[in-house]
Amino acid sequence: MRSKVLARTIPMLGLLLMVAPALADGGNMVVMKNFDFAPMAMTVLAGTTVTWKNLDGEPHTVVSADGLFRSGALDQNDTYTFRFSKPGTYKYVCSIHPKMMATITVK
Ligand SMILES: [Cu+2]
Repeated sequence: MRSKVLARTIPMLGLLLMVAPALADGGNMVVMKNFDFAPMAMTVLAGTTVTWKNLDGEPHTVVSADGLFRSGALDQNDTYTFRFSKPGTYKYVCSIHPKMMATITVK
């Protein structure tokens, strides 16, 4: 009886251990891919650090409309991080391709 429960529980624990770090890594990440930010809109809690990663072969930047944050040119697989300390709506673009627009909402 007990061994049956264990046999079910152990694989589930293994799955949780695999999923948890993936969430921690992917939860606050925006990728630049095919000349778009993905996701284009993301909501995070104040105090969250957001990571942007450029997956394109072309350089991109992350530049907020209000000047709060500004990355340098990110080459392929480069990342940029910014910690959002105050609630608000933060619009940003890629300064090289201004049609790339996205928003971070901080609650
Ligand atoms: Cu760009």
